[in-house]
Amino acid sequence: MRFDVITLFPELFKPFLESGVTRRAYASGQVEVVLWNPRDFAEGNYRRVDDRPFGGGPGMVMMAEPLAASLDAALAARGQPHGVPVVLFSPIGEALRHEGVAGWAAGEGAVLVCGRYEGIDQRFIDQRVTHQISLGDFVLSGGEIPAMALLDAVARLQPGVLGDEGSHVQDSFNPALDGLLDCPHYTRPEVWQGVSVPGALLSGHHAQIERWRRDQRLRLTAERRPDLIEAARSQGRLSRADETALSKKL
Ligand code: 9D3
Repeated sequence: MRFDVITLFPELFKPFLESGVTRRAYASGQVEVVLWNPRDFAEGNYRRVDDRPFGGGPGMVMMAEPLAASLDAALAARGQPHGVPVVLFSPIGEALRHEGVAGWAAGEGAVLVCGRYEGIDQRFIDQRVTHQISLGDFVLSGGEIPAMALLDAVARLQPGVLGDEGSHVQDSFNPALDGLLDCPHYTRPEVWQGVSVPGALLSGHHAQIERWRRDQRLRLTAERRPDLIEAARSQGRLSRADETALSKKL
């Protein structure tokens, strides 16, 4: 799949695309990422990409024309002038969740538009944007971090990216398949600053270890995300043993 990213700060993406377990997905083109800077499509000696808001008020607004020219260049380079999703990262968009990420991971890609300043000329949004996505109810300085969050989440869902245990790791983080919060993790040493690793994990009994982890996950989820317990129960994803563990802890 291919993602074209329209951003005034393409250099922010370079270290991100070259780091971590997702690097191979980008380097191999399994998740192809092409960066476009609206400044390269701006007119005049000053190559303006922003201007003052009509009606007054604080801050600057991104101009429609450099964004539209960037988008047209990206669509032409894809050889796909129609039918490509155009995503704007925006605080008024729909919050990104696993189901949304899984949808993008199964698709052909998209053009991702990163806003800066107070906002983007609404005429560009109305004419060209097909989806608006937020990272949640807090304020960032622009859409670059949300775009990287989407790319990262999509890249780690690609086959092979997480290595041998990938499918298992994916399943355990996939609310559609499991939907419980993760259990605590421990590594060496067995005792650190006087605190031991939970005995069940040292037992060597696979079934006992799995039951301990499942109980921890149920307990943590019941405490922090009772909505996820309710969803799991109503979808028949809780066993008798799960219900027993929950009834002891609630
Ligand atoms: C006073 C109005 N502000 C909205 C809260 C203006 C404004 C602030 C920051 C408009 C855009 C931005 C930049 N933010 C994003 O581009 C953004 C974002 C975010 O701030 N929070 C969560 N998700 C996202 S996705 C893009």
